[in-house]
Amino acid sequence: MHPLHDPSGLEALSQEIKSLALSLGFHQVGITSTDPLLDDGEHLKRWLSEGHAADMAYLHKSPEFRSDPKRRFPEAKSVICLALNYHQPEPDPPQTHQTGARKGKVARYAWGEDYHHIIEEKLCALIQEITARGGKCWKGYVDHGPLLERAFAQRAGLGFVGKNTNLITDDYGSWVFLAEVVTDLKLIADLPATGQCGTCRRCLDACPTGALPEAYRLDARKCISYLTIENKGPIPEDLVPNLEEWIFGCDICQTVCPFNNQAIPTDVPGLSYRKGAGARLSIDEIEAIPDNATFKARFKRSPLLRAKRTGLARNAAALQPTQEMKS
Ligand code: B12
Ligand code: SF4
Ligand code: SF4
Repeated sequence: MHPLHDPSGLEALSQEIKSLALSLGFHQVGITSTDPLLDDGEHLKRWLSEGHAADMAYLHKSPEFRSDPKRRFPEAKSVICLALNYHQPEPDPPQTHQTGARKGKVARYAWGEDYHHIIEEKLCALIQEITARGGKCWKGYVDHGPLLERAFAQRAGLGFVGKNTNLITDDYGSWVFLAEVVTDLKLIADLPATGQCGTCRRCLDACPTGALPEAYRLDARKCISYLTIENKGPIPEDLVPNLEEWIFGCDICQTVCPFNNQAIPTDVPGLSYRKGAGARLSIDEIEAIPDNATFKARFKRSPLLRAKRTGLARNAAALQPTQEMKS
């Protein structure tokens, strides 16, 4: 941009930061202000008060920070929102029944290496570049930070929040991870995304456990993703028959989504199913893992470590009756 039209240089700096993010391998980048997300903050409060967070206690800690980053970082002015595509086609769909081997399905986000490692490296590099241009950055966030990542991404124009509560982008559907950098630079904000689900309700009808009781509302107590990853207790008996072979996570409300039909495959090598647990896991293998050290070595750098050996063994045990009934 010509300096006469951009006397403060902020338009040019915003564009430069976006180009840097793309050159580091992020697939999308958008900018929004640190103004509070008033409606989303209210939705979050209601979601927590109705028990929909199950026992994820960390979500109850200072929920107001999640919609209002300035409460934590008063000098913060902009949130740089980033997306990384993780889509790849299913490698071996007929394997389970063809070979007769007992297998459980792994959610697509967890087929390769843990995305936290991959994204954190890129965030560090981006923060270095911004700091070199005079911007102060607080920690880069991916997943664990106190931010409503999908709501900020929507306001930064990356995509819209669908009825299954996922952020849906134009090019990659909802198969994207989200990350953010919070900075004191007053960058030029993008326009919010305006897409919508329209009359579609496929995800609400397809969820096998009733974890989407209404549009835009997920009840983690019933969600297979929660029950097989975050949950520390047993899987409720009435939901066991509805696990639909998922041993880690669940993708049903995403695979039925029409916006996910044409998603472009990822170009991030570490996310390939060849670099990690893959799309299906042998139940016999999981049951035979003798101790934590073997489990950690088997799933080194994989998101499956999150469930721990006891969690994964619990999931494998829960799948057995369903699979035996089917065979
Ligand atoms: C806790 C958590 C979970 C929980 C709860 C999920 C949930 N929907 O909240 C569990 C363990 C179940 C989970 C599952 C999954 N997760 Co998760 N999870 C998170 C985490 C850490 C916090 C989410 C949160 O704050 N929830 C609180 C609720 C209130 O927020 P919300 O559901 O987004 O609801 C918003 C809107 O729906 C809206 N809203 C609510 N009510 C209403 C009502 C109306 C009428 C309207 C209009 C709007 C509205 O306001 C809310 C606030 O913005 C985020 C990372 C982060 N820090 O944001 C990752 C994150 C959301 N998860 C992610 C992923 C990949 C998954 C899974 C796909 C993994 C899998 N395959 O198993 C599933 C998807 C399940 C699903 N349909 O959401 C990605 C999502 C990427 C994307 N494209 O959206 C994130 C952003 C992590 C990341 N950094 O990439 N997750
Ligand atoms: S991830 Fe699976 S269980 Fe959870 S809401 Fe989506 S379809 Fe339902
Ligand atoms: S399946 Fe339909 S209702 Fe659900 S998120 Fe996709 S477009 Fe929206």
